[in-house]
Amino acid sequence: ADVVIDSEQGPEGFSSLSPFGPDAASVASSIKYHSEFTPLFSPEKFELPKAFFATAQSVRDALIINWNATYEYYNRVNPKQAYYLSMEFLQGRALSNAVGNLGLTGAYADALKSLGFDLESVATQEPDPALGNGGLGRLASCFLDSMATLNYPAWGYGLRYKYGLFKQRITKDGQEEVAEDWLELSNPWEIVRNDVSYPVKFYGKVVSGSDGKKQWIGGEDIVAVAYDVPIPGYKTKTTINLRLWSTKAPAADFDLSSYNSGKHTEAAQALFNAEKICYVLYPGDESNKGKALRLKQQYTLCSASLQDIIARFETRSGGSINWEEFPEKVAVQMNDTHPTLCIPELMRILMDLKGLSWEDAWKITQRTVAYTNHTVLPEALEKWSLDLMGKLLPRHVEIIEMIDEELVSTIVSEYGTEDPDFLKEKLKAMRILENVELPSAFADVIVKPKNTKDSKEAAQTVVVKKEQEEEETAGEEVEVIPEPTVKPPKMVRMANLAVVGGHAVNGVAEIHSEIVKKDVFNEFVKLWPDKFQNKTNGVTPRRWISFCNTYLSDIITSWIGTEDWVLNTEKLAELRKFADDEDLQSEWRAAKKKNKLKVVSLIKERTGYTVNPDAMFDIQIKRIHEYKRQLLNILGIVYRYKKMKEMSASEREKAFVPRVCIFGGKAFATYVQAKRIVKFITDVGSTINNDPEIGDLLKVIFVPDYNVSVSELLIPASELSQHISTAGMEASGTSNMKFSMNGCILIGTLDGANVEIREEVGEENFFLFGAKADEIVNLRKERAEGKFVPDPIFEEVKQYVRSGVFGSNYDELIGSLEGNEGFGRADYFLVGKDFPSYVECQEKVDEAYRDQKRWTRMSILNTAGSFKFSSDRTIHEYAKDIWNIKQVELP
Ligand code: NBG
Repeated sequence: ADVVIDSEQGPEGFSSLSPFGPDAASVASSIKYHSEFTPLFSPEKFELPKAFFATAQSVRDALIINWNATYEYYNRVNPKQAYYLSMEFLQGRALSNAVGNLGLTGAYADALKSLGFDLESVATQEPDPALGNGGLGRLASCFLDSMATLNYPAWGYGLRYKYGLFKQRITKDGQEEVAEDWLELSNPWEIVRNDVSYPVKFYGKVVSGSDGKKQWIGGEDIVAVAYDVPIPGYKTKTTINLRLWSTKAPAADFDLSSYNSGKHTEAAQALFNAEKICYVLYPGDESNKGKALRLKQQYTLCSASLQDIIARFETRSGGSINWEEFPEKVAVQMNDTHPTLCIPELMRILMDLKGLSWEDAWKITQRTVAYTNHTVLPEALEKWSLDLMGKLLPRHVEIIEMIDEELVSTIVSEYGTEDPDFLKEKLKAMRILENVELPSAFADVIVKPKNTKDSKEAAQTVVVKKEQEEEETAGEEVEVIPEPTVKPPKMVRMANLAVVGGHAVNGVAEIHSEIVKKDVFNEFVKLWPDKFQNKTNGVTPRRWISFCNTYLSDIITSWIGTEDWVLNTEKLAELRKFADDEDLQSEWRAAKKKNKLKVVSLIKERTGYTVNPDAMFDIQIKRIHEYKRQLLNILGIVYRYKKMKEMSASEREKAFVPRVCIFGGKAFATYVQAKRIVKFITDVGSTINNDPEIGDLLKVIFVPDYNVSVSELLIPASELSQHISTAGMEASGTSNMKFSMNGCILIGTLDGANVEIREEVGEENFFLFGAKADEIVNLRKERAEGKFVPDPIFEEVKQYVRSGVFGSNYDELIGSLEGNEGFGRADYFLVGKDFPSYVECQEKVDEAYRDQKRWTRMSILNTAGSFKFSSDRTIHEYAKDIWNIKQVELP
């Protein structure tokens, strides 16, 4: 094959280190080479699946060379490096992104054409790796793209799940989950590094060695093996690494003699135990076994990654290791609380294996790690049973207990012991351990009442006191309250540990970071105000405009006069001055139409429904969750339908703009209410879509198996998108940013990043409705006290659903909006409260859409105003304010 090591020439950004020239002919010969020497498919055929693999292998060659060059250069200059630890990376397909970042889209398109294929169809052969759930994982992937593009020395660390997030099927009973075997045909992007592996231990016990050092011995040992995924930057040689760990048993654990004696399953038990750790993302954790498995996953990520980071630090230090320099070379970012075990693990390695003192290890750990909070939902702030953790990770629990004890000491010295109740409250809010007696050194600091007449107050405090000491004090100054018969479980609060152990804590949008400070971690803010920051999320403009919406990108480039906006999104603001230009407006609409036509085909293919490309495309795509309020959206649609049915054909057409309402999203397999919502949406869809009276005026589509690739088609085609969470509950949202960039107008509440998007694009270009975050507590209270009087239109719509128009069995769903006996929290998400303002706002949407000039202007101003939401901006902020790392350009 013609493998050419080419020179400096080539398109801008094309790597001079590429193994073949940047022209279509060299690319084609590289693809042909791989099609012959990749033994995945039968040799006689050269069809689409094989074309994809051969193309991917050829791109991978270029990536590996850049990857090696980047790695070697970092080894040489030894810069401070950031490590982004995340249980989730939602990478999406890699092919178009990689050739786009390499500046080789044209060459690959031409090369494939010469071989009888087209790049787009080849690219769609790639499975969409779903190693994440939603926003949090996709954010991690956008960050990797920005780190590489901006030449930051940074890596991602995660787990290589054998099965990604489940495949969603929609049947007449609603959602069904099927395992997603994304590795079935192998993954052309990964490089297994059998030479990079680390032992990871579970269970066992802690003993003190003769030198006084603690040793963690016995238990179960597994091995974590590295799989590297090169991440290319855009128009730069820098190619960073996403290192994913897979687990296996040490070779010795295969019991050959059992196997030979016919006990095959028993012989392989250890192999299965080790491998199952990385089988699935989010194993069901209702059972204790499920919980233990998830904790094993988290620990595997932390332990293997830290061992790897430390080994690199040691190698790069040469012969002279100075541990104090560790935080000057390493920044570890914990993506949510899932990697919080990094804190005790780093402490353990530094003390038990490297011989540092507690004080030194603690200083180093705190200076190294930082924590990003992604949610304020109390049920999502992770807690682990102390018992479970104590069994699985006995040494870590000792360390966590010590950290907790030091925290108690800090709190006691900060607030004094004069007011025991006050102190108790502080301890309750801040301690890492929950429902656990105070460490013995503090056992009696808060049992002493201020004076005897406060004995009743004091009696309250005795509960937290060590049991065996009760007798001594009881009867003297306090009365003893009997221990509750069922003791509340002892828990480890990971978020508190993350706040205490890290040097920075950030939220992901301005309003969210304020809520984090005011509510979630308020007590910590009083102690350490400087720890708390905001880092508003962002998304990569490469994947989310440039590559997924080529029609729009070409228009932007031609009107701005440069392609630079892909790197410097501030340039998008220049579109503002053309917002009313008729030529731009008509090009803009034509691009939207072309994108809509692609979605018309997608909908036909996935659901069988035919939709009208001239109708407004109104989209809500995200995880199905009550707080995201897909229910508000679908009830709004039901109301619209009911009004249509009450009108004559001509009245209807005058009153309503034709709409295609599109939903997409997965419900967690055990989240019953979310699954009911999915079922309800599809039921409403089948009634409305088959109603001949309504025709093209309204269609309701649920696109099954929503994932990154589907969103790359839907977002460019969107005209209205819905971000309608109960205010204060969506930390940021990131699809809102992608929609706005693609010239879609948002309807939303003042929540998460919506607030900042509205500021940037202008309030007249955003459809706002609903209660504000600071009103929610009172509204819920009123609701609970029965003071809430629902609007008649809300009653009307519920009544309509109950009448059976869409089928029966919606008692639980509608009941949840009323708080009927047995249906749990009374409309906790305030659908009823926001319903009238939502419906009214949707009327304004129709009115605006009728005036296409006005609508197109709003659309252009959204794209123009979205520049702040590039993840490049976010990553620069992390680099400067948290990681303290500098850009390093390869020579
Ligand atoms: C999610 C939030 C989103 C946010 C992403 C990324 C979790 C725990 N949180 O609002 O719900 O955009 O994180 O920050 O997945």
